[in-house]
Amino acid sequence: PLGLAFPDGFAWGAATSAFQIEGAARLDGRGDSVWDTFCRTPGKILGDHNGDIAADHYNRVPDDVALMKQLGLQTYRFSIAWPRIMPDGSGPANQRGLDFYKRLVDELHGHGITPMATLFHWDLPQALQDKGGWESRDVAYLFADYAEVLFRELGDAVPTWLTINEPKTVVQNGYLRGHHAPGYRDEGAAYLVAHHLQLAHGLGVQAFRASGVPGRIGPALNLHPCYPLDDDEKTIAATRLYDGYENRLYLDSIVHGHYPEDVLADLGEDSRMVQGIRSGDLAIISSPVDLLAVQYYCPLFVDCDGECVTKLPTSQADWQQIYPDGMYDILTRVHREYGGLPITITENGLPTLHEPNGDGTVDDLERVQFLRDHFAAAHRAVADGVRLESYHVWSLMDNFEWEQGYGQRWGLIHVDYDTLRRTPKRSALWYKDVIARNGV
Ligand code: GCO
Repeated sequence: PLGLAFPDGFAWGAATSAFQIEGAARLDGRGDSVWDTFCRTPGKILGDHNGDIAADHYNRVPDDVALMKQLGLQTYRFSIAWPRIMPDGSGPANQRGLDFYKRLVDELHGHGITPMATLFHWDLPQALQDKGGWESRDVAYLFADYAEVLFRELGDAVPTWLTINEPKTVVQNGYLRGHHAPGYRDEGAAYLVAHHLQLAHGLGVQAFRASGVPGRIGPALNLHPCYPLDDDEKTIAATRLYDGYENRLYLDSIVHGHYPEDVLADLGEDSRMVQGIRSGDLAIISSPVDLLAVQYYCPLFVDCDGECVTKLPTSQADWQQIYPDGMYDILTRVHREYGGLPITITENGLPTLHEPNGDGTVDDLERVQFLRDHFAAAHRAVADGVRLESYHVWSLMDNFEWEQGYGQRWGLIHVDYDTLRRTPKRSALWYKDVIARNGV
């Protein structure tokens, strides 16, 4: 065959998040988020980097959207910073914050690019953290109030909304391992937070329906296919439970209206999460969604003790084993087990350290290879009936990679952090071609 053609109407794009690219941390009334606080805590971020300037996207929207257009992007997934809209987390909306996103969305439409907005990509207003953060049930309700403002203000211009980005990462990195904000290591808190994030998702969906605006809404989940390291019964059982914590905790509650029994049993009757589930919560969490947003980076291999083992070569990110078939496996499984809903890939990508050559080219051939292999896996899933409708590469441009600071470059576009100059990498030019022919 000469290549892999995607279905007509398939949309190609890229993704970013507010804290990672915007900068302008104190402009136009923005409040602090937990990530601003975390960055100010010495030793938490590589090089003590922070998001004060980031890629300065806040001040460069027209140029950045023009670049997207140049690359032929058809869809752009970004996130809205809660602390720009409500600097203290609740109360009246900050008009200047709203205006920024209105300008962004207008600019996108002006260039024929479809916006996809994430309501929460980890930048919780610090004022809400001070009141308990996601350990507090109230924050889930405040999230719905915040979301409601955005539906009202931007609902006509944003056709697809995503609620909570990667609840699992907040749970695991923010509350179990502590290398993300707010930096706790507390298992009891972690799974209570999981429940409240799921509740926030459901309340957000309900607020969306109540608002009556057109468009669609769904969750954004990072899913990890889990494979047993060997076929010992013990390994298989350990892998099954691991999968419960990685995938089913989030998918089962949203799509099927119940948490996985094995995970609940493992957490125990006395756990803060199980104690924190009230009657009616699962009905809220499983409010019908219009689509599932899947973020796939890598698989997990589990040994007989239930520990993860690095079996395959990784990228610069030590947690990312490279395994394109995992994309196929997770997409086909989600399709099979979770109601055959439409799916969008909202993140998939690779970090590389390439810098521009003298002639302005950036030779990130590993990224081309990585994307080509993952596009091919997605294509196979589509051929097997998965209702995949779009693909967003992580990320549009190099940005603040959380605890790695500016030390990992995930962009299709290189950012020079001294001059803030943008340079499309080889992968971006290759991607332009993929988009133009709707295939690889
Ligand atoms: C997310 C991701 C991104 C990361 C990317 C690379 O949740 O959306 O964590 O924010 O930058 O996954 O690690």
